Amino acid sequence: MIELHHSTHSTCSQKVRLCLAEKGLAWTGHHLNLRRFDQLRPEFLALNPAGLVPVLLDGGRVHTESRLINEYLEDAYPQVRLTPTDPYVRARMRQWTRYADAVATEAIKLPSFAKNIQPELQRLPRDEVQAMIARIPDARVRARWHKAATAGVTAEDLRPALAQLADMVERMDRALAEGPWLAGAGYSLADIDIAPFVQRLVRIELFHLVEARPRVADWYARVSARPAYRAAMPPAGSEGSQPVA
Ligand SMILES: N[C@@H](CCC(=O)N[C@@H](CS)C(=O)NCC(=O)O)C(=O)O
Repeated sequence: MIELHHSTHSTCSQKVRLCLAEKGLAWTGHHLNLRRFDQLRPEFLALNPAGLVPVLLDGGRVHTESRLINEYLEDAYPQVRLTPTDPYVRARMRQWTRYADAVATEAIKLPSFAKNIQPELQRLPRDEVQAMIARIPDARVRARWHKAATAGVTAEDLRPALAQLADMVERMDRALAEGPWLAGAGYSLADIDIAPFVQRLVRIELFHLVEARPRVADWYARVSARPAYRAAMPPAGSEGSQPVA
């Protein structure tokens, strides 16, 4: 049995849900409300001491890190292939999955916090919030929550992240000049691991970055028309209408 500990609006969880949906795998979900700090509950920390979603269990065995989870699913459930067979194209795919993991995941966080989390966080009782934030295991994650809960994310704070996200879209544009999908001819884990970040750009009103690159806008239209995307990704507007999800 596959179980996924995840959060609806977490881009890392979305990567894994997309992969599961493309492969047509059945899974049982355990939803965490990150804005209420479910990720700090002892039972979740026992699965991932970093206090981060997603966590996938398969036959009771624990997997963390969304990129590695998708690679595991690809190895364990090869019936639907999401990895190119050609070694060069496969290496290109891995450039993208690594980029999503190392760059896009961090870059999207501050703009997402500013738009989706900060307004609600600042309305919660300050002492309670600070006590929860003090328990966050990772210093960088802790600092981000602290900033959002206190002074708030400023335009100056956002500048480096926005530059990285604009660069991501430019990289995508260059890759898509060579083929319909990020790694070339076939839809792959490259597209899956990047799609949540592009959706987030759209949802936090940074769509102009995508609109300015017709090849990327066309890629996003094709990705978001896939049945798996509709099954795995939250509907438009749900970030605001679901303030504690
Ligand atoms: N490299 C990790 C990053 C996981 C991560 O940052 N997860 C976020 C959601 S996208 C999280 O759990 N945040 C909890 C928090 O900020 O306290 C992965 O790809 O799985």
